[in-house]
Amino acid sequence: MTQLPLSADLIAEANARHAEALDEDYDALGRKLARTGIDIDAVLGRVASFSVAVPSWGAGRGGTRFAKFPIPGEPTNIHEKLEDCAVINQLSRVTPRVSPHFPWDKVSDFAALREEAAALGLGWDAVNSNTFQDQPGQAHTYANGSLSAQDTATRQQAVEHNIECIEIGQQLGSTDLTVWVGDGTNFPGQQDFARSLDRYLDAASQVYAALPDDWRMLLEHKMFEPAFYSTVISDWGSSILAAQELGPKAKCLVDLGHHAPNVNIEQIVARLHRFGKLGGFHFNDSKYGDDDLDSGSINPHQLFLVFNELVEAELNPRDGFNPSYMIDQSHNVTDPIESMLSSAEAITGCFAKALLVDRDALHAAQESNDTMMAFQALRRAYSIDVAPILAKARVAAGGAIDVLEAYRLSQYRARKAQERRAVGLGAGIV
Ligand SMILES: [Mn+2]
Repeated sequence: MTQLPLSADLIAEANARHAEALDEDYDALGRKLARTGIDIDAVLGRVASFSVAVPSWGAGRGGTRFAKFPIPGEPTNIHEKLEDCAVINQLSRVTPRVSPHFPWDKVSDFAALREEAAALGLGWDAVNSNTFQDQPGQAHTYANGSLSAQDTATRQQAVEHNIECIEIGQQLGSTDLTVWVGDGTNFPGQQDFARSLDRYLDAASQVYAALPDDWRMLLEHKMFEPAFYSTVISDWGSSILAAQELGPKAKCLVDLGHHAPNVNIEQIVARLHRFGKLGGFHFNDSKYGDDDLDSGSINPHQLFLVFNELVEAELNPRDGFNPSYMIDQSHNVTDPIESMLSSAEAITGCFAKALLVDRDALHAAQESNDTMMAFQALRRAYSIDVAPILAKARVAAGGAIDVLEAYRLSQYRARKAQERRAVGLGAGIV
């Protein structure tokens, strides 16, 4: 029995005020698309089957390395985070899975947690291990690295933690383990680049060996932070080399914020796919570095170009194209539920626009070296306002036409502020 957090009547009443306008906008867009041979209902069907996971840790105000400014009603444990994630999915109908993080989300009974999520209409996405910080009572410190640490016992501890994450994930019904290590250096000469990668590969292969048959190991690269001179899995090159070394179940995960400035991320997407190694995405946006800003808030065009490559990849699948999509951003100045509602809409919108690209026209222009018409094939799709398609998909699934309006009308956060204990101050996660 599903028990969603918000009143279905409240959503229906809010929708009723917009229904007529939505029908008009959808019909008008349908006529416009029909003139170019696109069936809007077919696009609607594709959008309705699209989904992106939300991270459990994204439900709280992340803060920065400098400070955290909690808001009243913020979740304090995995149960409250699940409830918030259920609100996001109830309104958006596009975020039906939660990506957990261990040990942050550890409970004594994972079978019960799985049922608790199911009752909220939620499933589980990739399980995230954490060997970038020490936990109370931990035997060996990660101060000098985890999977690549010089110390054998430290590496073994990191391997065992990852294997424990797989075991927890099996209980939850997940099939992906995302591995990001903070391992790296702050000084030239601090570590030998080759030997630290050798140690990483050796330890990662032990994790890989523990993967069930239907599982994948997603390697997330990051150029800097917390290490600022070098990181062990720094870029997509290191990531794909490691994934190729580990085996077919190892894939690369692209976090949009984890690249050098101005890198052509859409091209990286195409490259990883070409070699069957594109495993997943962490969506966010950035201006300067790994800023973890809301998806599509700074550079929505880049997000569209990434989805353009993903749609191309889907039409030209290699080695089981099935990337895992997740929002991964830090909410420092907004209500995390509102940010993820807004981000889910931005991400789905870019997917929808990518579906509208006239692929025949694009490919023909590319083949005949007609640069301007190739560009225009993309620009025409990018310029279309797909909001009516997204809203129709939400309404059909029980969601809200205007997600932020319905959320504010629900007074959800104010109610939670009465029920939940206050979150402490302090520095946030990075
Ligand atoms: Mn990430």
